[in-house]
Amino acid sequence: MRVTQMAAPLGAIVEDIDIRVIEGDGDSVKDEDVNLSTWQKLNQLFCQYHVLVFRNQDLQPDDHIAFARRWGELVKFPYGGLEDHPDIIELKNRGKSSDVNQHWHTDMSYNQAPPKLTMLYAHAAPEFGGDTAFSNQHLAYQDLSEGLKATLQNTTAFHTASGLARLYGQDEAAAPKATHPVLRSHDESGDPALYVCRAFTRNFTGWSREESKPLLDYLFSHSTSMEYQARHHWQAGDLVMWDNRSVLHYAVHDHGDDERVIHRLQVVGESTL
Ligand SMILES: O=C(O)CCC(=O)C(=O)O
Ligand SMILES: [Fe+2]
Repeated sequence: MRVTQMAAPLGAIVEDIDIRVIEGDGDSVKDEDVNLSTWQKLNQLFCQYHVLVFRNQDLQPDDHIAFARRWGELVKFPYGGLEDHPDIIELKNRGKSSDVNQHWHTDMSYNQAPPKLTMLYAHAAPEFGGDTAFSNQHLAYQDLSEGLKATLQNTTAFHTASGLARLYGQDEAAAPKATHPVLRSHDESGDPALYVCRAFTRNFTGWSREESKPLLDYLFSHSTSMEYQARHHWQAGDLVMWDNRSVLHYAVHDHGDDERVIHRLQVVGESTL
């Protein structure tokens, strides 16, 4: 296994590994088998770099699922999954002028226990464009002033999927919602991270929307400073996993109809409160 750092703020490329055959055949990280040490190493890298890229993988949906299951239970999707593998959603760009994920967000922060990681496997990728951008929220936290850190330390914020509901013509009031600490400690590394995003965060708890907006706008802009960002340019056969506790991400839709087909699944995370 060869590990190369991907960019200054985040990411590692892991090579000389076939993720179908990490020795041992336990299907969960709780298994006490020889496999654990390889997984432990990968999880250590994951907590350190927040985004891992495995190139040139040859995966069937069952392989994708087996690898993800080492990190925990899969998030169940009520609809939209592959026929034989409902926990996998296929992302396709053809005929779409934009991408629903074309904004900075952390996945499903409108749930009280958002998925800890998202794992994408590319079947087809454009020659140019269609990158996924990431932004390191541990770095965003570190650069806040001591004064702002102190203000935000015991502050929580309201997150909602009402914007998505509007997009899909559904009842906004019934959209999922959650409250999260604005400064979130990573449940494995313990490292603090900023945990807000323009897509889903509406106001600070106990503050009005009007009062919250200027400071949230500042945090949204700060959280995506160029200094915290890296981009992944996809090739077919790439498996990329990111840590929703540590990074924001953005699907850059600049490739028009150049084919981009990606299988996506997520692993369940813990409640933040
Ligand atoms: O298509 C991408 O690059 C990322 C999409 C996304 O935001 C997601 O899968 O959660
Ligand atoms: Fe996303």
